[in-house]
Amino acid sequence: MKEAGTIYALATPAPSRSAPGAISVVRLSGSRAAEVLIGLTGSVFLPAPRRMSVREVIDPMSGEAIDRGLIVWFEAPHSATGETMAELQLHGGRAVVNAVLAAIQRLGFCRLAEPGQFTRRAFENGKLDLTEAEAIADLVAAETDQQRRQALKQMDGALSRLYEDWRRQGLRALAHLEAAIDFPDEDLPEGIGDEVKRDIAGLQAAIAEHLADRRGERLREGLTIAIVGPPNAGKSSLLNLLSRRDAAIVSEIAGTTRDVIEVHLDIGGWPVVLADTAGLRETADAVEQEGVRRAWARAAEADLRLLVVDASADWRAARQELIAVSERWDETLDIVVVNKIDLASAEGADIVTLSARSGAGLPVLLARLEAALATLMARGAGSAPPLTRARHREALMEAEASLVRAGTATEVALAAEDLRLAMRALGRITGTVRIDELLDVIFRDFCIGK
Ligand SMILES: Nc1nc2c(ncn2[C@@H]2O[C@H](COP(=O)(O)OP(=O)(O)O)[C@@H](O)[C@H]2O)c(=O)[nH]1
Ligand SMILES: [Mg+2]
Repeated sequence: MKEAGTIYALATPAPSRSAPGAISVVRLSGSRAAEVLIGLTGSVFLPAPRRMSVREVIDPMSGEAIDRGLIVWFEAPHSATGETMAELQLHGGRAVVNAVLAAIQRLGFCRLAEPGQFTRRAFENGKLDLTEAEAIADLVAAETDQQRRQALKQMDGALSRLYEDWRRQGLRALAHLEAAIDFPDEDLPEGIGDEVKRDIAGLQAAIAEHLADRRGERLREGLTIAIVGPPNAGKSSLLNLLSRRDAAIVSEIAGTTRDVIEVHLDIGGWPVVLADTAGLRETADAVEQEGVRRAWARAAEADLRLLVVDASADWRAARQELIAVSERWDETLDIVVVNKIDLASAEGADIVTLSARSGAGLPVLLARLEAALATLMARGAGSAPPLTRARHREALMEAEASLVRAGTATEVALAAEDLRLAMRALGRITGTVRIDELLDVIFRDFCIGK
């Protein structure tokens, strides 16, 4: 293990006057972490490792009591970072936390941790790989249940196992190719053997299938829903109703909404980016024309569409017309919402009736939406964990391209070189192949104390 200095940080949110916490946690990691506890408790008799103990926390210089809290320490390598670690659970007041942090600083042999430094040390000491480290960041950032579940699986190594398994398969094929290069006179088949070719093709197919599955990224970034429909149908009213605030301007003047307005929502645990768009109609107004163009574009790229029509107008005709020209209407996912049923009743199969004004029909709409989101996310769902990040996608695309070249190479040496490149790309995802600039970028996004 590399010898690294002892670092410390407040691991819980900084207490403020308006929001002090019940408890604040200070963490330390490094070879002298236990020594800090000795200084802060004024006693060399620390509790046994992993045993929490109530102690007076003192200023090591003056001996004055700062607080009384719970202390615990972990002996290297049996800790989160793999180094000796210590944790203090203090009362969550500003003066308490500041005094303890200052006391640690005054000891003179500790450094305030940089963002993500604890997790980075865990990585350096082999406690987790890069996909697991990224999952910790995702878990902290998770806003909905489904996001949390995905992050937790990844933190438990679901993605590392998949990518490392692929790398082992590739390395085995590479070993066969290298044997053919090193011992050309042996009884090995000429060129790239059929078996190795099959292995390479199999690996490539598995990666291609994984790349085609967008569920993981959708879940991290939010599933997109576009609200579309004719002017004045109540699209902006629906957005405001779903987001429980006045995000979009509602007006009886047709053509009010021109830009795409987005709100982030949690619908049944699914993170959703809901977009309100301009009413779809022919218009001479250049700005509105641009709005209508954007509305169609948004409808086409969204994961799911809500078509809002007006119950007091000829909603059947409007529905038919818009679905007919829509590029991506999906019977099983997309929902027709007939709005303003406080003005006129509406009936029909496969519609949801609503009054955006009174809220009548909203529970049914939410249930339909939740079911549609679940259907969408279950599509193409294999047992393999889905891809979650652009960083992984880029490396996998590179690996796939190299595998395609390796599989079609005419010379064994060229195939081996491409296969080696593919394995390097895969190794970058988990960090088996390490690139320092990449590590800087990944861990910079963490908060201090993680
Ligand atoms: N009576 C009634 N009026 C509604 C309802 N929903 C929207 N409106 C009204 O219809 C007009 C157009 O609404 P708006 O949300 O701006 O429609 P948009 O053009 O589709 O975005 C506004 O005057 C709203 O107050 C509803 O459920 N019932
Ligand atoms: Mg509008």
